[in-house]
Amino acid sequence: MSVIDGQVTPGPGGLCQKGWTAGELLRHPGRLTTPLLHGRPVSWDEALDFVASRVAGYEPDEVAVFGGGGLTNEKAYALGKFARVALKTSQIDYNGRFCMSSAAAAGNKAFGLDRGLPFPLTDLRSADTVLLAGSNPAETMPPFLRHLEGARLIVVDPRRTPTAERATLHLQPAPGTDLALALGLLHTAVIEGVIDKEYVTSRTSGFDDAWRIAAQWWPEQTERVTGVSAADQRAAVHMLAGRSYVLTGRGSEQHASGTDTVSAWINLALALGLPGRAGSGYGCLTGQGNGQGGREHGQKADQLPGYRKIDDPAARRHVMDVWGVTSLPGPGRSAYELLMADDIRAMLVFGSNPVVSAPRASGVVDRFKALDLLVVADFVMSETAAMADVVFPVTQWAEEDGTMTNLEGRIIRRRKALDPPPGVRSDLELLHGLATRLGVPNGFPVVPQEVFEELRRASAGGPSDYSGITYERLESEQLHWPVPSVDHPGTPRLFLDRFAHADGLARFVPVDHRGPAEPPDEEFPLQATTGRVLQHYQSGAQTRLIGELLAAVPEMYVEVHPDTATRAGLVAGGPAHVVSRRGTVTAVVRCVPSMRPDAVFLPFHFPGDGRANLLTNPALDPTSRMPEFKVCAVRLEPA
Ligand SMILES: Nc1nc2c(c(=O)[nH]1)N[C@H]1C(S)=C(S)[C@@H](COP(=O)(O)OP(=O)(O)OC[C@H]3O[C@@H](n4cnc5c(=O)[nH]c(N)nc54)[C@H](O)[C@@H]3O)O[C@H]1N2
Ligand SMILES: Nc1nc2c(c(=O)[nH]1)N[C@H]1C(S)=C(S)[C@@H](COP(=O)(O)OP(=O)(O)OC[C@H]3O[C@@H](n4cnc5c(=O)[nH]c(N)nc54)[C@H](O)[C@@H]3O)O[C@H]1N2
Ligand SMILES: [Mo]
Repeated sequence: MSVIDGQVTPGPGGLCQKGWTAGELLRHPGRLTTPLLHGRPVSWDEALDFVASRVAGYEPDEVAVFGGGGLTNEKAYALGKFARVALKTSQIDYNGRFCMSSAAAAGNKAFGLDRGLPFPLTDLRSADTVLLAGSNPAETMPPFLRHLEGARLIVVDPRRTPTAERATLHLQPAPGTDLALALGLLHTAVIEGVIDKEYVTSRTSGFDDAWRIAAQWWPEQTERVTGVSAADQRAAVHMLAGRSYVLTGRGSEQHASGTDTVSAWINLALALGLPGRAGSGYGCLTGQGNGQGGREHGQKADQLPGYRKIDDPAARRHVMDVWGVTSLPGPGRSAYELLMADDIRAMLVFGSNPVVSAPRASGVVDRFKALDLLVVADFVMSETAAMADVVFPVTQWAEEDGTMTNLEGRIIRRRKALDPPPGVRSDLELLHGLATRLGVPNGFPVVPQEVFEELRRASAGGPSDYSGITYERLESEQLHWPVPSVDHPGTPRLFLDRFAHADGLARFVPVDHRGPAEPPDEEFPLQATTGRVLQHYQSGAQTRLIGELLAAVPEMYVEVHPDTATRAGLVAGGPAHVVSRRGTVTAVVRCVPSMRPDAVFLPFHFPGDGRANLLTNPALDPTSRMPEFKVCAVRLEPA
């Protein structure tokens, strides 16, 4: 399920389509309804006792927690608190690290605050031009498209996606070269005289340092590196001068230089005078159902609730007071580093399927095999749950109350509509059961509203301040954080007067292009990029169970330019091996004439030897620690 535009749409990525009936999963035969201990059905008490007694035998930092951006705010908050208070471990992170962390890091650097869209979605309707960098909402957020109907679209994507088909201008850079393209566009904007000098002077700092680098990216140099013509670069900057928005998605972010890439897009937006003004702006498009809220309340290794920093002494004091504890662990490791850490002996996974979705997945599988204890809470038997020592069957969206925060920072109520099947309990009940057995009987309520009341206090005074939000207010009001008091109307538009840095200015961040961590060479001459298709959601754990969706896209495929296929001895519809330094994927060949001949595309929704992540390069961004899902070097072979 997903929350887009205030409508809670059952279905993957907000896709509320024939073929996906969320109800089908609620009562699907694949639904888990009993705890499993080494594959054997057991009672909740037996499973809880087993996990608690095992976990208690380790040093706190030998036990890790891995969360998910699909969890409600209440569950994400409870999970962060559970790790730090009941397990006393610093070792918690979540799949959002794979998702929007580069945009979050770049947003914090530029604006001093990270909220996906610092303006309401509906503002996009008045735009003249919207640039979408590395985002394919026609497949990943169909309901969002209606906000773009009035605007000219510039789509930056190495593939000619259904979104690119709708664009006035499609820029088709080589994967991993957005940073160069954004630098080139800044250069061209300056040369063409379309930058907003008054805004740059009055509302920003650091332009000169950013320009010193962009000055090197004249149009021909940019064309040579990206493949985007100088004429298209000029056309793009002229289209953007005006009431425009620059929006980034995973295509720009999931790189070892993802933070710098987003910074380069933000620099362009700042030079054009877009952010913090009515009718224009910069934003990052969110991913999972609670992608925004999931990154605010403490399941991230470096965070405490309210988007506070875990290494900030004042933030720690505030949260310790709310939690009634006198010590707190410090920051832990990022998602991939945590999954791969050989000093971790037990791991608890809530809301993620890393066997399919983590980079260099074979390494993650090896690590999971080496753990003493793998515990998974899920409602279906995901590939990760199938490896677990203990599996807890938990409730789904329609069976629980809670809140989610959408991409525009608006808090939305999720209402329980159904009782869960017998044997199923909520994640909150699971955390309560474990905490109690670990000697912390208080502080882990099972009623979502009680958790939310505590979250309000824990977030009070933080960047994402929910203290003025109540379940009652959410019945009738549209509340965008921060909402610092119960009589505060919320903050739909941020930055109109000032940015969140102490001096009120937005910052240009000087960044330069460095290219993919693994450039193509003779042995691996092609660049593979990965992403999503309309019919499947994420690791596919849920959508592969739905007959109609599986029938529409039943098996792993690779999109290849016909000439590239021919050169590799492949035929359309036939099997291929896609080989990287880390592994081999078996996939059906789809010949796509609009593909760049130097690139191939693989969806990441399939298991087994169809896992795109057998190929991917786990090179991490130095700031966000996000892996380079979007480009690695491969070759094609007949299978
Ligand atoms: N149907 C469906 N919808 C979903 C999801 C799903 O799994 N299925 N997942 C949800 C989640 S969690 C997320 S995060 C969002 C993601 O939503 P998107 O960001 O729209 O999804 P992706 O397909 O990962 O990537 C977008 C595009 O980036 C392009 N790309 C690849 N490499 C590059 C590059 O180097 N530069 C640029 N500019 N583009 C590049 C790809 O070709 C792809 O078309 O979707 C959400 N919605
Ligand atoms: N190659 C490649 N890899 C990628 C990406 C890419 O573009 N390319 N994208 C990355 C991105 S953006 C993301 S977000 C990740 C997503 O990948 P994953 O983190 O694996 O996400 P899901 O497949 O949604 O897995 C969520 C699991 O949790 C379960 N679940 C759902 N809701 C709940 C809940 O409330 N409680 C509990 N306990 N379980 C729940 C679901 O049934 C499912 O099994 O993949 C990343 N991996
Ligand atoms: Mo995501």
